[in-house]
Amino acid sequence: RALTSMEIGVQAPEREAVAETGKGGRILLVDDRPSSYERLAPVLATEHAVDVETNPSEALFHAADGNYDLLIVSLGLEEFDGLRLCSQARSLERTRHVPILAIADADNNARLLRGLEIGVNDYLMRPVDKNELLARARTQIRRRRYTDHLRDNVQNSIEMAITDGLTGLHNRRYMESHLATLAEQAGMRGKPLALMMLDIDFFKAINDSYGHDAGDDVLREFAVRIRKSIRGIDLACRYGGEEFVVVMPETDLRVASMVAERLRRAIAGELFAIEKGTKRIEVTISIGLSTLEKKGEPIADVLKRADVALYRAKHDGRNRVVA
Ligand code: GH3
Ligand code: MG
Ligand code: MG
Ligand code: MG
Repeated sequence: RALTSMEIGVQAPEREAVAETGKGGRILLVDDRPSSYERLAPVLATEHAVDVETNPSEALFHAADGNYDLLIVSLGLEEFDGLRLCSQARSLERTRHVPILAIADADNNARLLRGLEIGVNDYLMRPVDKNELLARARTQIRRRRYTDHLRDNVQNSIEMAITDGLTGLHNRRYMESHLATLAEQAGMRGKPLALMMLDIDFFKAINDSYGHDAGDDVLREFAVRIRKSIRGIDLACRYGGEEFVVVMPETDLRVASMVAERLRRAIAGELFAIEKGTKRIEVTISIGLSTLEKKGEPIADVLKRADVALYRAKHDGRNRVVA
């Protein structure tokens, strides 16, 4: 069980306070020698929220659960190999990006070298200088905050590049980059693949009668209903203005027709709310369906057939599915 700063008799800042000010961090000190942690923890606690884990076999779980900014690991533990903990922390998703500051014994250089190979970020030699401990902890925490920030930015950029801003569905670029792969996989595994192209009927009239915002409401609600009617492995995207594409792996024409028909009915059967829910209007859609005909067929051909089918659905009177 981990000791809290309270239990080792130090007045540490509260975790929440630390997170808010952004100055200090949350540190897990893994050390099973009282003579060591009773000296180090109070020093760290002058700036950080510190937990002390004296039971190294629990340290990994604790580290993974605790949302720490820094792990400080004493390499020369009595009961456990600190190195092993470092390497496990590096391979675990939850702790992979948490910096590790090792505390090494001067008489065991080989162990320290191994630690650095495993991915320890920085180290201190015993006897530990208090100011150096604080300085190195500060540096690691600052770097951790910065790389987290960068990682978030990268993830956001990727998200934005593949997502349609209005509906939250994938955008056309993302779909096109994945479609070839999906078709290839289907071909290789001898599985069917179905594709539906959906277009809102007389959408221009909705814009003209109720305004562009109402049109946007309809598009958003349409995307929600599409999501509800497909499986997790299906790929839905906004293909263009009021046109959507759903790719359904491992689905043959019979099943795809059922899915399309069910969706068509779900759209026509329940009015769409616009103008902040004060008005409800009827919306219908037309759907063109196609399937991968033979192994290695260009996916553009499959898309083209769905488009032709959609055109026929429009021509034949809209609010229908054509394969
Ligand atoms: P059809 O039944 O033949 O599909 O008729 P339609 O009116 O739906 O088709 P048309 O292609 O003539 O009109 C599509 C309209 O969709 C025109 C365009 O202004 C509108 N539109 C495209 N993107 C958006 C959008 O993001 N928001 C809104 N509100 N309207 C959009
Ligand atoms: Mg049109
Ligand atoms: Mg339309
Ligand atoms: Mg259209």
